[in-house]
Amino acid sequence: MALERTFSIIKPDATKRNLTGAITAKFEEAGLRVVASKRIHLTKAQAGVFYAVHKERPFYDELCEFMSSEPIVVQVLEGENAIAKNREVMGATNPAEAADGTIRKEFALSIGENSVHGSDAPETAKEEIAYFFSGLELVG
Ligand code: RTP
Ligand code: MG
Repeated sequence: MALERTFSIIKPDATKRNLTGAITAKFEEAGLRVVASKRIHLTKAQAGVFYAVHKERPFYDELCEFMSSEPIVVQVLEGENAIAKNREVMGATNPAEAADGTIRKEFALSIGENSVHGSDAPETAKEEIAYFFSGLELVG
């Protein structure tokens, strides 16, 4: 299979606890290469645009508040089957249900403060990468 790219966020609960390196190591150990990375601090409005798909859900306001509470690290990960591989390494959304060895099992605090985001499909990966990175920032 050809190389695929996916979009990842190391969320505020993780950057705050200095877990950026430990989480990035998990990606690299799984064969995912970091081809772009930056630390940013979203406004609540910017988080709201990113999570617009969830705007009718009861946790939307809390999620946008959380995602703008501290800096995050946004990354583009590349590898074979990168979207599925990244979601496998992240583990289930709820850390109580995440498999051993996954990022969320090891690091997440709760279903909301769950340390990482990863794109769920090729179309969303493309949109999410374009929302955060310009072509000049993407080095193959
Ligand atoms: P993500 O989008 O962050 O990679 O996570 P996901 O696909 O596993 O989860 P999704 O259903 O897309 O939800 C997005 C994020 O919203 C927060 N959430 N809170 N309080 C709750 O019940 C609840 N449910 C979801 C989580 O931060 C989740 O990652
Ligand atoms: Mg999702």
